[in-house]
Amino acid sequence: MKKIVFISLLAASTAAAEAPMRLWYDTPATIWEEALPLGNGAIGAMVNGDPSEAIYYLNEETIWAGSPHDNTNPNAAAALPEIRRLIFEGKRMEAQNLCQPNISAAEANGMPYQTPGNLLLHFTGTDGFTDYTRELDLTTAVTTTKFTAGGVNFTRESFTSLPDRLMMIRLSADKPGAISFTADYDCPMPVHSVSSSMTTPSEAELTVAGNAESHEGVPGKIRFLVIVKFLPVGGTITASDGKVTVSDADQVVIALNIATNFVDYADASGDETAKCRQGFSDAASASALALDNPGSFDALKTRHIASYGDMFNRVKLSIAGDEAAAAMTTDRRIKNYDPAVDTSLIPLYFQYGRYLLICSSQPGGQAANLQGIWNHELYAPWDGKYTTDINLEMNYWPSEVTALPEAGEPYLSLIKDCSVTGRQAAKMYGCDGWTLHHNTDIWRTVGAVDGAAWGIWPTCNAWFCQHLYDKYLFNADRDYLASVWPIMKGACDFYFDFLVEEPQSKYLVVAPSYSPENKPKVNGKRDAVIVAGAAMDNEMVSDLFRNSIAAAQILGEPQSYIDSLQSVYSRLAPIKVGRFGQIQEWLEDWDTEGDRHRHVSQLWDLYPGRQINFTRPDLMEAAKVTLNNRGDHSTGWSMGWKVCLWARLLDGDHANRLITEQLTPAIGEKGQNGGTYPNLFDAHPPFQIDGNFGCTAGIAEMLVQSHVTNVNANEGVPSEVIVELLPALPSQWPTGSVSGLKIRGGYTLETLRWEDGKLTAAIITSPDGTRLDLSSLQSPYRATLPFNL
Ligand code: FUC
Repeated sequence: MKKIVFISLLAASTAAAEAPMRLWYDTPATIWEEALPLGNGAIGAMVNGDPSEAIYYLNEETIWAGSPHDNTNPNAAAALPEIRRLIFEGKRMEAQNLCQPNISAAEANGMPYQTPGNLLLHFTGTDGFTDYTRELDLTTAVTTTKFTAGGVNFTRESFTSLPDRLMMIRLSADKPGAISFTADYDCPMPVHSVSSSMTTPSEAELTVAGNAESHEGVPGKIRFLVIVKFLPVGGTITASDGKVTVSDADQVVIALNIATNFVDYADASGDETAKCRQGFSDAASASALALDNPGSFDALKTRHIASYGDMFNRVKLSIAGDEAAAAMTTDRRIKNYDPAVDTSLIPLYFQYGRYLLICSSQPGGQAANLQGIWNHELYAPWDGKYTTDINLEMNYWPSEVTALPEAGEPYLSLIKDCSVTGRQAAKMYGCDGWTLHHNTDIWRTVGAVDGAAWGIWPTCNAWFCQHLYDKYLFNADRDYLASVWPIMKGACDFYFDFLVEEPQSKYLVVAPSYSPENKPKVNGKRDAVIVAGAAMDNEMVSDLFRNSIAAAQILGEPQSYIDSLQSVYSRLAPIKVGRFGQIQEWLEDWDTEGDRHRHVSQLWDLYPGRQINFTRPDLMEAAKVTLNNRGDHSTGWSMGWKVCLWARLLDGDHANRLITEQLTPAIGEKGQNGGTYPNLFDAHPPFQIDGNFGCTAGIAEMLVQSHVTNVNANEGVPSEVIVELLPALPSQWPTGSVSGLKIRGGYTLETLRWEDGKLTAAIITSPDGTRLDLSSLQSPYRATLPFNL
């Protein structure tokens, strides 16, 4: 163990000044992927910043089609023995054909996340504008548009308040009487109505009431209400026919709320009107002013910035870079991105991932879906729902390590909900406990959707539980562990019943299942996906049992129960190295050299799992072969995952190559090309937010890693953490600093600085505030700390 110095004072200099944390442009957005996102977990908005035709694309996190329902298939238990027999006899296509009517969901394949539509402001007096800028300031979560027209300087600000359930917009000008527009609303939902009315002689309201749709035989029961209040200073205001017209105002504040009747996954009996109105009255009392007082905007903005800053400011990252490159507009930075020059784009991209997580996922609300909270279509790609064989989990990779546990709370709620609805999925196989397959939605459906070639993957419970236990490893909070233990235990209960002995190897395996979403090549053919004992399943179930053995010991569960976990654990299949030196993707060596499939499921135990680590150089080497075989270029999320994987393989230059691939322009791209839109949204393509989050987690992993030791056996309670500083620092990031990242065992990185690729200062704090000076570590910068000092 390296020497640790306990200190009380810290030198103050920083190696690289923090670059401006803003996205900015000198033209208005012309497409949705150029608009700037705002969100407070409940309300999402995309702002196009157009001087003449301003569009606020709106979302509310609970506007989903359908209603509570169960999409599990009651035939599964009866068909299971025959499906397994066919798999074990090598008749995998026959098994897959039997899965379709007996396991796959009959009709309801998950409900789409839908949009309530767009608020439109049609301005006059803004033609021929000059001196245009629009920006999103990541330090305040406020968008600002500025331009000059007709000798007047206009400013438009907007934010979705984090402490208040409101979106606020302020239109101002430096000359009186200069603001004139007509507002209307564009709602694509088939069932809706728009109306407008004067609420006082000088204020108006626009309201939109609508219904989310019925879908695939599931009746649509979500009602939504949008209320937009127009509060001008000076000028005149009128309202009629679903429009509001403001003429010659000095300033206008617009306050907007959206609410639905959603209560929880089993209940859509709420009162959207009361909830929507409540947002305005709460905000009025919070600002200690009436909303029609111009001071309210500033009071609410101050509250918002403070609340947002509490989360955002916990982590700082600077990488010294070329100032001229950093001064370019954000769209030009992406077009011209040179990883050797514009290194300060990395901190911006990293912090943007944290920003997006804060905006799309807040306590008490819904988890970030495939598009976070932002979606302008009735039917978004893949319904915008939760794909759980990588995408949802990836969304939450940054939550602990980048110090945003609040933003992780909706994911914990989703897991908890699924551990209830998931009893139905376990029951359909005749098993105790709970599980779910490769998708869920706001109704926490748990069936096997999208047909047998995609949906037969009953192992998602194990992945969810990995997150639950990893959160414990980060915080070392026994009470928290006790609170999630029933969920972990319920997942183990499922495997006690569901695992089956593979006749050749005698291992206990998951069957039927697949390696998401890849097909093995068997006897020269790539046809059926269905297998027994896919590597990812083996790794995840092993992880679940290993973690559960540890948790049961920590929580003082009976020894007899721990013994039963141990006896299953000892019969699970190990990670296998195949004929070309790769980590095998399946129990048999069915891998293909040159297989570029986007999923890298067999490396689950390298990241986010932990069995493939530096204590096993043989597996690290095989993981490298696997990753090189898969290649770099792929979908956005796949490249985000590979950043994390190369970081764990301690190859910073390769990880940085993936980030560079990711930061190529995505406009016009189709298929599986990854890339980044002008607003820094990740592209699958199309837009999918997981790649943003995967890259953010990967950048953290390149700078600091923490491994709980004793991970290679089932020996229980964690006692030590190995911390690695700058484990995968790319040669193109020679100088920088980072602070605030979280380290397993309950530690926080107070500061880490490096120059010319070498560590110059490192301070870590323990939960009780003890500060540890690791500045004198020699490369590799690795230290062993006690778990929960
Ligand atoms: C998984 C991936 C796809 C896509 C979809 C939403 O099925 O394999 O590439 O990201 O989720």
